[in-house]
Amino acid sequence: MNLHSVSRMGMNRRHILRGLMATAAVVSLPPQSIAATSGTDQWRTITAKPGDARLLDAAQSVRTKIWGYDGSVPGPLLRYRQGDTVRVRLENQLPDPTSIHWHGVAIDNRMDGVVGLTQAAVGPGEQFDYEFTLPDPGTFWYHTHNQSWEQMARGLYGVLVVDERDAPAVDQDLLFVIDDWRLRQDGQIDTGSFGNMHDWAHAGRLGNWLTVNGADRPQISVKSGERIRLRLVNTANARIFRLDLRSPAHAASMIAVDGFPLALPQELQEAIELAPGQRVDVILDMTGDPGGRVAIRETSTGKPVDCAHFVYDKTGGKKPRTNRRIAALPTWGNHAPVDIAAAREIDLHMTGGAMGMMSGAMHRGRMMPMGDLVDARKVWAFNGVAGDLDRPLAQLRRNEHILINIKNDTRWPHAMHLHGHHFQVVRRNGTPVSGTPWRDTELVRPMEQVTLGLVADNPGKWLFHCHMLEHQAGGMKTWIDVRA
Ligand SMILES: [Cu+2]
Repeated sequence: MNLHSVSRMGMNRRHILRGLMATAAVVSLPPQSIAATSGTDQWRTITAKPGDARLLDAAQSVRTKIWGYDGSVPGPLLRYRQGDTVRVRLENQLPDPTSIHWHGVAIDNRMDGVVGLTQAAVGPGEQFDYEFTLPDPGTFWYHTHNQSWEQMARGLYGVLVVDERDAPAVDQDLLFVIDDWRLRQDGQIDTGSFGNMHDWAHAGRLGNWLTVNGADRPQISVKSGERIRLRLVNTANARIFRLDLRSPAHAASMIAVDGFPLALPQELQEAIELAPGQRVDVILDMTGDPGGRVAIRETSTGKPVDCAHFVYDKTGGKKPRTNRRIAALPTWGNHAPVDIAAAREIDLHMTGGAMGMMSGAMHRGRMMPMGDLVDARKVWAFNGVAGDLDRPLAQLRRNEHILINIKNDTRWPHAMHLHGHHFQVVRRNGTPVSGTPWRDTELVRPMEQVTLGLVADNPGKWLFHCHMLEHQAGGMKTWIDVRA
């Protein structure tokens, strides 16, 4: 699918002859079972290494050179049960240093994978052992946290599914990992535009080629009458996707965001907005015609494009919607409500970027005017500081209740991700809101004010940054220090 309407770097489809449609590119999870590759006691090695992928079309011979875990994109699906211990040995066979961050997991700080804050980079030829337990069930993911604006754009990510102890019965449990790539005409990653300052100061690196599970418009095989759990994950550097899953051929309800179960399943009334780093779990009750084909549309550019298709089995007849109720997932048990009245308030003022008002910021201990900041590739700031990690945003006592008042004084949206914790939105533009789900990544719109409430219950140094990776590298990162 071509996104060139939003990118000046569009790719010409005529260069690629379209053969047979790609099939079976969706990674299927065996329903209600633990994949044999994961286990509670076993160490498994994941090798970060160069590989290639058929991003353009599975039937064509063009293979795009990528960097991937075990050389594939997405990397291997890691599937565990709540309470299990993950034991992964990262082996680095890349030419550059790397790491793994376990996005959304309330993890042991030493295992968080943030190079320069929680661990040293794993150099070429080196290894690092990640060992931690999984307190919460849900859809999570893992990715590099070193030079991530380049390494993730090359494909270093995968999905981590943590099964509920009492998972809802579904006929198929499927991944839907969506990414946009910036490819050249020859189908290879446009490495020449890595570090492009225009991207860094605007929306980030947007791609011109969209993939789902590392493939072009995969077909998802379904049967009428089936119930499907679809786990959406946005692994793009910067694009905010809008996925329209509504169709007369199925009923669709959202059951979780960022892995966290919604109190009540919500029937989809509109397209799902998915910012970089975010996840949404959906239950679909399939009622389409045998042999039929139903598109999933991506609508973020205002010009809807099909990014995958449900393809109905030709046999078995048309079946009505299953009459099984869609139950809420079992809720996470370990999140104390935030005491808003007593919580300490911390301000986070975002400035910078194109069309912003920033005239200068602190960087490396000195006040720099904008020209010097551009030379230093720091064009965004939090509280007037561009990307320095020498001091935390806040020092917190363990179990301290805090409110982070984010004020976005930029012309750009930012997907703010906090490591090791989950938060609730408690105020939006000054108006209290309640009952919002616990999340790990929240989209803060241009000129918006959002207050996040949380209990700092996990000791350690926790990065808090924009998940538009060029914004993060360009200055939008800080951290909180939670004392043991
Ligand atoms: Cu941002």
